[in-house]
Amino acid sequence: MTNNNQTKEFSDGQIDLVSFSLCPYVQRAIIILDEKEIPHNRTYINLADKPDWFKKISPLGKVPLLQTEQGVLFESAVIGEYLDEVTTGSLHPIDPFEKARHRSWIEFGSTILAAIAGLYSAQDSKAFEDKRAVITSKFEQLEVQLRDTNFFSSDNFQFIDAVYGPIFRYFDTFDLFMSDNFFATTPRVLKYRQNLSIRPSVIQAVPEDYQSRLIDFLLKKDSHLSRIINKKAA
Ligand SMILES: N[C@@H](CCC(=O)N[C@@H](CS)C(=O)NCC(=O)O)C(=O)O
Repeated sequence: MTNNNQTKEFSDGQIDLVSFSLCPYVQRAIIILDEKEIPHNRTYINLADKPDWFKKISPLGKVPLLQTEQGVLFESAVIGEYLDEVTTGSLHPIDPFEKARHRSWIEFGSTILAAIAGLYSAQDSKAFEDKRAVITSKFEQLEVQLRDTNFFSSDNFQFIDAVYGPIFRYFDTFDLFMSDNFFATTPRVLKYRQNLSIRPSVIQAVPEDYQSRLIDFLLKKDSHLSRIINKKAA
């Protein structure tokens, strides 16, 4: 149902988020759905064996994908913006510059995810160390953007925080196997990580067995990190 303000009241079963249990981009959409209390279904698929129905409706073959009565949306940023726009209130700052600045740092968050993927896929210690340095340096860039607030720039949870929660979650698993402290030089980023780790919407964005699934995924990479995990487990 649409009112004059274009806000929508979603009912159960009206929208479906096609998801993959480990995907940080899917988590962004789930966190926004939860923060905005939007009823929805989730359909989890196996990306290693994509169902034919998914291949038919997914132009890029990627999750997240939002199926709505009006059609399909893809790309996490687009899905998040849509959900934010059609529901009451906005998770973005009101000031146009500040909103744009947040969007810039959302893009930056995606480059951290790329560096994390590079870290867990690195085949040797040299490539691994290179990626470790890239991640640390990105956290140092993020550090100077943060203030003494609970989240990115506010004590209230905002859209951008749905991006950084899933990024920091990787380090809960990395901490089990690595002695590297990725946050040694970035106390504000560390505090931001801690605050996001206890946010209910961030916690519920992954299945309960997320960590064991992630470890299985990391081991299958047959990478430098896989070997570190195997050594620690031996
Ligand atoms: N830019 C996309 C990235 C989404 C993405 O990379 N999803 C991954 C899983 S985390 C995917 O579906 N990959 C397809 C595959 O593995 O075949 C977004 O923001 O939605």
